[in-house]
Amino acid sequence: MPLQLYYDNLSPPSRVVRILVKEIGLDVEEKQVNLMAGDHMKPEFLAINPFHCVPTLVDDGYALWESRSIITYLVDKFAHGHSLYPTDLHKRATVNRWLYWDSGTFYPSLSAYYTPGFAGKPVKPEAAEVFKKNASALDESLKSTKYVAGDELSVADISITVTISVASAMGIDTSELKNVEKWLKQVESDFDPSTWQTLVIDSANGLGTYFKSKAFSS
Ligand SMILES: N[C@@H](CCC(=O)N[C@@H](CS)C(=O)NCC(=O)O)C(=O)O
Repeated sequence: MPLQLYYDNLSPPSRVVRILVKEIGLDVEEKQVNLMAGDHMKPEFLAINPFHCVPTLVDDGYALWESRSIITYLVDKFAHGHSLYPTDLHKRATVNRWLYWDSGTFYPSLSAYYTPGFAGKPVKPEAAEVFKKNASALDESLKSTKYVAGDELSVADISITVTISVASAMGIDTSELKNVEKWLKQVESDFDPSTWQTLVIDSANGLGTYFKSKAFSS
């Protein structure tokens, strides 16, 4: 039974998993769940994931959601020992620290900015400032490391690259953060060019365009 990945084109956490899948060369059957059409609330999807969110992975009947748990599972199971998710205890703990930071602090500071906008309510510039403060902390850390968790590309770089790409597509400019800029260029050169273009740039811009049409149309 092939691996199945339920995803939506515009969903940032779905992109995190799709990028990882490309990076480790996994064969996955992609199954589009159109969130705008409400596919995620249909009984057949709820039977797989009662939390009705994408991405959701199904591996031989085992269903897993939460993008960061999916990417670490996939490396552990199909590319064990890969530098994207090191097995050395301290290196792995550092990667996990950044994944938790992204999921618990960084991305939520972005969603605090965009959530009202998607509902057609005014966005709060102060929410963008909180996100930028977090991005500055990342910038400070990147002064001394090539990648977020050290000197090798890891799953944390994939996760945080997607977060930053969404922010910039929504108009939060972090280009003054020179270490972040340099790191993004490095990640871009590490990714396959078509993965970078489609799963980082084009998908983020698609979401950014939709966001701007909801948040700034009067
Ligand atoms: N923390 C989760 C977030 C998943 C999530 O909220 N996905 C959104 C799309 S970006 C979704 O499926 N929303 C529909 C819903 O939750 O009902 C992850 O990283 O996978």
